[in-house]
Amino acid sequence: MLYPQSNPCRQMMDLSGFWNFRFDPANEGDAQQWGAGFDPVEIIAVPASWNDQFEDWRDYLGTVWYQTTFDLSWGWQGQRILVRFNAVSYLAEVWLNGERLGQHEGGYLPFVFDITDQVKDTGNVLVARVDGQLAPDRVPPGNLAGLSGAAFPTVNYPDTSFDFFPYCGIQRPVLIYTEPPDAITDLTVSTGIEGANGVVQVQIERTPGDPLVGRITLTGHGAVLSADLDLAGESGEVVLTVPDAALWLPDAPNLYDLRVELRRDGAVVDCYTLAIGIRTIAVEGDQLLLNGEPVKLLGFGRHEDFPVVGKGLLPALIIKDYALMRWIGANSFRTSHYPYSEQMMDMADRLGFMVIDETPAVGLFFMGMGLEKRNKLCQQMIREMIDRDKNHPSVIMWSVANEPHTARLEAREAYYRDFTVIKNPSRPEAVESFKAQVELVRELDPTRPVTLVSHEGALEESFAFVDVTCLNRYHGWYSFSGQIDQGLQALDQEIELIYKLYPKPFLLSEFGTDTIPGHHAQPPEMFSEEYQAEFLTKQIRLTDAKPFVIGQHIWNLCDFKTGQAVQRMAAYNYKGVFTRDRRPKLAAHRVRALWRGEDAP
Ligand code: BDP
Repeated sequence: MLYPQSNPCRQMMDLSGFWNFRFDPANEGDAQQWGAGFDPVEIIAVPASWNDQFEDWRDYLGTVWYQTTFDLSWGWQGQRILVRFNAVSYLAEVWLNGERLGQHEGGYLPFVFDITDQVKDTGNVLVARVDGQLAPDRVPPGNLAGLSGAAFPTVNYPDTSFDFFPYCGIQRPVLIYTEPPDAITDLTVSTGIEGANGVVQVQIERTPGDPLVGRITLTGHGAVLSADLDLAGESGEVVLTVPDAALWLPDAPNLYDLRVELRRDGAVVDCYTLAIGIRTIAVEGDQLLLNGEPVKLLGFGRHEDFPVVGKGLLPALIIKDYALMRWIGANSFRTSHYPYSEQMMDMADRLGFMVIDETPAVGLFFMGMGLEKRNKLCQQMIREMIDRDKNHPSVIMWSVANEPHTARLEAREAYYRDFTVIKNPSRPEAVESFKAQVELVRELDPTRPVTLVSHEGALEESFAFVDVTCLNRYHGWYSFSGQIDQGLQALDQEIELIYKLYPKPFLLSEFGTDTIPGHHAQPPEMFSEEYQAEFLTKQIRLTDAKPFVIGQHIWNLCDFKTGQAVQRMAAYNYKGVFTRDRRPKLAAHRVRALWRGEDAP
């Protein structure tokens, strides 16, 4: 999938701004045909979650209606015209000028409708009905009350199976854009290294039609390379060799411009420019290799989360979070627990951050109640995520899920007594589901490693399918509460056990403690800044010493909003090393010293 762009062959208009809006708690809109246009009650900012924009609708997760109008710019006639929603949580149904265009399920990935036949030059009315409800058969799931062993193990409101506020609405931009009649419809770039040379392989898809010719040009770092294209069918492939290639890596995120041009009768009919990075990523033995060299992932799980905008795209926050990550010495992060905005991904390419790109499959359970539908949705989301993000050099790994509830209850009991792993500890439905999902990822993208982020530890049988094992673990917090050293011992034991059963590179993908900024204690105790600093320091040192551990991702970069629960003081998760408004806690300074090799006191 190509991000819309404005260039001599293509046009794009961003519909961000103030839209008409209406809450529809009684579900009247369908019967009253609001799809054809409705009388607005409120005005809302797009993009942004709706929850924190008004005075009293924070916890409303039902149906709402969005409406805006637009005119086409001069010169758009004769083109194919499309509308793209970059992300709408959770279920969207869309109409243009009273005609239903279709619907899309899933909150964090883009969807497109061709509106060529419905669009007019002026006075277009675009309406979206958005449903933010939580349900067991959605991904991520919610409203599981009473389903033991499946839900997020707290009583929380709203009832999510995950630990972040279920913000909803049109959370990323909506774009109207053109594609010429003879269009480049997709590009897939994969890169290799041969000696000092880079190898860039480009797969080009085009709209079906008569044979076309074209040209592909790669520029940057002193290179200007081109090759002719002969697109008789719907796709073609070109391989370019870049002498003395400037490789993409965190310390030098070198990018090249890849420009593809299609011609008919000598005239350029379409063009598209994509920023690409030349790099390889692979797992070999216990190591993760970037450009053939072992790399260590230092970084965070984070969230798209900020006051007022909720999960809405906020460009300044993207810049700020990268600045904080740089300051602290991080080189990577995981898109916990859903694919992040395309702007965040572009910036990872430009700033040199390695990204574990995760699907929205957080808190999955495998006890029926819509299992078949969830499985289908997971596969759809894998397809959409890879289609969207496959060309980012920053994406070094795909994650198919975060903390799925895969273990059988009997297995958990034995495991949490003394780390005994009984035979077949996982639910067969879970193993089957992840086997299929990992196979799908490999089929769609054979070039990147795959992982699954687990809280089941050595009980996670699906670790057999992946390249890297990822563990979220809070010994010293939820278990061994108040006892950092005992927690450390348990962590040590568990990591070794996982490695014995699954001898692969291991990432400690979450570890941390809730920390109230300004709360101090000596000796350290839970919720104090000292406790977080000591906990993180010791767990970083422990994992640093293990040769098969490829890194540490602290939970979390910043404090973030959650639902209400007794474990979530003031409805926040306070595990950030920065506050929600991005100020450092004591641990931030400690981690910075550790990650920058200036050992902490
Ligand atoms: C893990 C989850 C994460 C939570 C975190 C926590 O992956 O989403 O926020 O623990 O409890 O279970 O803070």
